[in-house]
Amino acid sequence: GNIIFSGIQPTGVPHLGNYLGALRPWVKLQNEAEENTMLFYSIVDLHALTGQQPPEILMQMRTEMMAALYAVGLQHRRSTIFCQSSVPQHAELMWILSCSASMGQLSRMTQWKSKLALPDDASPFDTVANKPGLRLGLFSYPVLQAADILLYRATHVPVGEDQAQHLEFARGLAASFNHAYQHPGLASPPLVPPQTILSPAKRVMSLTDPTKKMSKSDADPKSRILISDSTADINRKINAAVTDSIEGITYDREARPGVSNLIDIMYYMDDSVASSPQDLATDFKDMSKRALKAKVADTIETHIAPIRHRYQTLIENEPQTKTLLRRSIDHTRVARRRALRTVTEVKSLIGI
Ligand code: AQP
Repeated sequence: GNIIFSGIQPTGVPHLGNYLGALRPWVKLQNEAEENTMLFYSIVDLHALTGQQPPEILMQMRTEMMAALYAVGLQHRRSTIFCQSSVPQHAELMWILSCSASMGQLSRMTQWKSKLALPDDASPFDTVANKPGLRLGLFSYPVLQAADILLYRATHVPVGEDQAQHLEFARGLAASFNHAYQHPGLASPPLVPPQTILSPAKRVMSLTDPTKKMSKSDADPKSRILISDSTADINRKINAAVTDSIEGITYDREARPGVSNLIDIMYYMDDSVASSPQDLATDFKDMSKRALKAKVADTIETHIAPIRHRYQTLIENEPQTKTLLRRSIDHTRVARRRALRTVTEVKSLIGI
């Protein structure tokens, strides 16, 4: 059967980018999965440490993320939902993979550069290496991510476009490990190079700067809509979204990133309204931006309202949150068992 793995950092309540790019596809995969498909969804708190937040904030954000995952529709009967840090094998396999990971390849990854606001072609080997913000953990983030995926022998990994480069890297690490440690006695290669499942809404952009992706760590809260936002918050943020001064509505992500982002959000929230974002823009061609924004805000509200309600209920109700955390202990056992099997095999192959 297929094995699905994906992760999300506990760095804040998920926004529309996380929802459309990852969480909604996770739920869809869960609901459409065949009986023998296994689904692993991880709150990747070891990754979140690269943000160096205060401990009590990290603790709170893990609980919030757990509530958010259930609020969007993941179910404990079907999906294994667990915290990365409670399965020690993630860090263990990461070290093993680090020993063969190429610095050159890591230096081409765009994520650490965008977190440090550096150009995509910046190299860590010249001036960048002296930048105080470039920590080893941020630089080697993709190696930990590869370990996350390879531990569970995932066949498919659903992510947004920003993670596609990291998955390519994970496939490369798996292939070179398999090549280096071939063993005639093994029925299948020790590591499984995973396939990327890219969501249709692959890159939701910031509302305040539509040339950047919507992100939890953007300093401006108006740049994103959270799944916990109230109706008033949604209206306010969409109204303030940066667009342009061109008359009418057209879809062109290069020339009109702000307007196109709003069209994308509306279309991917509810793709029954048109057959493509372009078609939706054609339907709205004579509309004012004010009217477009009202429609977009309405569509978001319709889809977010039940999620917000479930999220608030889980967060405000302590016994319910405790139940979630208890379930996560059972799920941790399931994850650990599988992770331990992979690491034991990998260790014997490499001679330790
Ligand atoms: N703007 C986005 N559009 C589409 N998909 C997105 N994802 C994130 N932003 C967008 C997808 O969400 C999943 C979980 O992401 P993450 O928590 O690992 O962190 P991230 O990718 O770094 O996203 P953020 O929101 O910008 O978090 P911070 O600021 O904490 O780093 C991934 O599948 C990602 O593709």
